[in-house]
Amino acid sequence: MNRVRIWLGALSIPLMTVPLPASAEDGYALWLKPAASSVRQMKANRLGDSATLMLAERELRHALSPDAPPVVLATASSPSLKMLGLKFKGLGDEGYLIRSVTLDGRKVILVAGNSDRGALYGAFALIRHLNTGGPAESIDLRSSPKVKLRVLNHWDNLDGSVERGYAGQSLWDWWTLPDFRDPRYTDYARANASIGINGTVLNNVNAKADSLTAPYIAKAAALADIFRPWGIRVYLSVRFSAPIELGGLKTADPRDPAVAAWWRAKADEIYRAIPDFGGFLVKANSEGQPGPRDYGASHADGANMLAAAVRDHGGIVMWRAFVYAETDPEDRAKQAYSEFKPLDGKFADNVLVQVKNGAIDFQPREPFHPLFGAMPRTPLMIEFQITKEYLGFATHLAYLGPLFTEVLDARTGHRPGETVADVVDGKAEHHKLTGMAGVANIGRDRDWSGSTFNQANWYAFGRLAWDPDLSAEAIARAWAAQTFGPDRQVIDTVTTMMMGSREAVVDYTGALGLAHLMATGHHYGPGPWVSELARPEWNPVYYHRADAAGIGFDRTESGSNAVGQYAGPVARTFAKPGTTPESMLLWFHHLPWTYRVADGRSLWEDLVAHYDRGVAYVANMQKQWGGLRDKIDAERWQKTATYLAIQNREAQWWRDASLAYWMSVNHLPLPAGVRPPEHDLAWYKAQQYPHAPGQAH
Ligand code: BDP
Repeated sequence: MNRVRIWLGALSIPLMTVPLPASAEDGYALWLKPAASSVRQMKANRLGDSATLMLAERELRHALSPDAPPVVLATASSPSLKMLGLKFKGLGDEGYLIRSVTLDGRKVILVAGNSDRGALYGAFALIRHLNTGGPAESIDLRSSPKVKLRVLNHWDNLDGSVERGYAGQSLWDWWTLPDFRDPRYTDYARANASIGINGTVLNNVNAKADSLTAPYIAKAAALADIFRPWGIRVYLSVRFSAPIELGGLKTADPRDPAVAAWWRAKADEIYRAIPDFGGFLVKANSEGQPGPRDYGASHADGANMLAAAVRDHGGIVMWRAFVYAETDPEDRAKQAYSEFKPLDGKFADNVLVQVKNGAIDFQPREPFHPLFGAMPRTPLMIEFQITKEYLGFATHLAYLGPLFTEVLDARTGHRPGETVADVVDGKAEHHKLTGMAGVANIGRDRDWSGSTFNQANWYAFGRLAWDPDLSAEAIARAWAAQTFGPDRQVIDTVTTMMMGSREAVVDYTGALGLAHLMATGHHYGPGPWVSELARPEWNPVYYHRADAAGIGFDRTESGSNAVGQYAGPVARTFAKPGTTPESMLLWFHHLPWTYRVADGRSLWEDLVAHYDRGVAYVANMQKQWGGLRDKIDAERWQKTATYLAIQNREAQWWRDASLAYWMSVNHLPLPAGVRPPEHDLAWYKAQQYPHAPGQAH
């Protein structure tokens, strides 16, 4: 066994404190559970003196076993590295290399980057490498992020609530900021840095103008100060009409010079408080939010006006493409493409258009958004939802790695072999400005994300934002090892449970490409019968179109022709039921209940089988988890076991309520041997959950 020694020298900046969790078993430590918590006396040998490098050093002290080889942290400019002839070219300003080298006659592990941030990422990568069973000898790793902006989107409101948050109140205590700097803010930054996240949008996309007032800028600045040494920049969601609400202007028309001047002055004010402020995120003309369309101006006009305000400061604008209008009778799945595709090439060079992974809205499964690949002259930032608004809130175990990679790996059809990941990481069009956003699942709950397994989704998002080509399974294994320790049986079982868990949610909530079947408002539980809401596209019946004869949304030429928004080979695949992957069948096609799926079963029989498969998967996860009882600490084991029991009950509820409804529409019997729903349809319709968490207000 080897021993950790980290050499540091006369440090010009005092060591910052990284508070250790009060208990290692309540989930607070996330995947960073230190293998050894005591800080040992170490020999000092300075190869850098920045606050960030010192944080990296502390991480290594906390995490590595006393028997690991000595580690040296450095930046490329360090003269001692000259003679090693290492290749720092190509690492960029955030990449790292980790090498077993001989330095001043000693065998050490060198962790280095072009910048101290690179070294910090390297330190976390070394910890991951060793804690996931990587050898301590002959290490030779190098990596740099493929995506430039790796950003969490907090849908946190100024009153402390979190829209679609299921992990308690907002982490940001706006009321006591900027005075009280909760140590948890540091722990948050540390966790993000450990997986490569380098930006955070602090407030809800349904933004209040107040977040741009001087007191709130000061609060955001306090957070930015805490996050900075961890390589994390702060961004704000802005309300497009703020010049009216805060500035007293009569208009927010982006073409009005007074409006542009107001935003410029506002940006200058922000940058005085936060010199490295990242920029703005904007939800405009979407679900009631104000925007440039209110004045007959385009989304590009709006984005470019804001982009001009932050440009000289090095800021960017993330402009969301999540738009649909009740006044537009067009298939909702088509509206964003129709609005944004013609704007390709019209955006300023510091604008990214932020596109949700699918064309509708974070459903358990959607085909990739047709904008990917269709706007070659515009950097497209992909937006995933880490919080599980549509996948069982905090209680259901649903590992989203496979959802993320399914989209990233999808072929766009625009060029041979081109994937969504190629578009997102800039490979396709050589964009330098690239980004991935994840709607955070973080709150004040002690375990941050509402459950231990939800932490895996935060982790997976970060790892994939760094490298969209990683496999969901490799990430799950690494997370399991870092979270629960090295026991092989635990890692194997947990990984197996995780890998099929999202598909199980698809199965018990509505497989075969069905979507948007949930109850209204809070989106908790089934509501496929809902048909009376004012906007057509808010009703589940709009999406599934089930009647006595068949089910599904015809998006082919004979229907809305959303298929036509996809490129060549992909469009051709989706155009016919026979070539459409079964998992997307009813997204693109309206088919008779008697339609024969690949294995010869009728569509109805197949759908029923999916519901049962989903429920059975959850029961099996309970069994698998039960087998780990002696291997996992009691607190995390028990909470997970209880949540799995909730998931089992709710999976059956989804199944039963859905089957009761489909049978009321198609009047078909259940296939032989299939258990009938526990209650009649009226019972399911009568279930009300007015106080379900996370609701928009
Ligand atoms: C929907 C959520 C809503 C968000 C919206 C968005 O239900 O709360 O405001 O997405 O992304 O899925 O803007």
